Amino acid sequence: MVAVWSPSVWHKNYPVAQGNRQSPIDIVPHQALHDPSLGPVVLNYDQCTSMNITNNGHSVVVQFDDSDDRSVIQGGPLDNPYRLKQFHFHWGEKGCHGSEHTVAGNSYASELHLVHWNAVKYKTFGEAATAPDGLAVLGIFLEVNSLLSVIPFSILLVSTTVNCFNPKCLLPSSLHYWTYLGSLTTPPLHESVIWIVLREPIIVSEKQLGKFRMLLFTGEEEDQRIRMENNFRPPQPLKGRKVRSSI
Ligand code: SG4
Ligand code: ZN
Repeated sequence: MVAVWSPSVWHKNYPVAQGNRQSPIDIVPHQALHDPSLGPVVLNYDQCTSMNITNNGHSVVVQFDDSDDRSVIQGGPLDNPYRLKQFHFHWGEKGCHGSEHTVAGNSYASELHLVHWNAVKYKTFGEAATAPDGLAVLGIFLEVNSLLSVIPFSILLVSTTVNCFNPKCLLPSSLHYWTYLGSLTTPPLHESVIWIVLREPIIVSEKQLGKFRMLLFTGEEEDQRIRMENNFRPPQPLKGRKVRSSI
């Protein structure tokens, strides 16, 4: 069994792939609606709630203990706090492609997704993942700069337990954002995500991105190996949706 990443055929098994609020999208800054009623997003990632890091075959995922409200996102377009469940990355084989969202048609090298769920309205992550206001995903672009870096990426190479990884170290200095209603970007593509995409990217080195490209889609023991790269879905039609901007 070889893992194949083919977003163009997802609609055969998941008709919602052609639905009305699919993600990602191309964000056109001058078409975004400046909404003064949108407050700042507030991230409370103060406690050590990280659990483990795994290569799930499609991405590198860092999971968190989401049994209480120790790590939450609130404010912005959200009516109540959403609990941090996990974060993962999307990236490409070349420096300039890899993000899922694009800005005025331009891609970044990679995109980080911090996935949160509405534990006020829903009992489990699974229940929230199928509800229209169930999930809030914070998207952060990664831009490559061969001289600079801000992320301790070496920890992402192995499946392991981490005692204390505070995702706050992954945030840019400004939390200005775009927001719109969308979906998961991988099957089952549920239309359950309030997207919050930060405008300012974080900076990584080419070497750090190279470590992602070394990860494999398939297990070590399998004969045929496919490199885990290009694990991003291209932008989907807006279908009349409005992107709102926090400033
Ligand atoms: C990636 O495949 C992650 O590895 C998945 O995480 C994630 O699924 C999926 O992307 C979709 O999330 O923010 N890109 S996205 O819309 O978060 C979920 C796991 O499978 C449900 C743990
Ligand atoms: Zn994602």
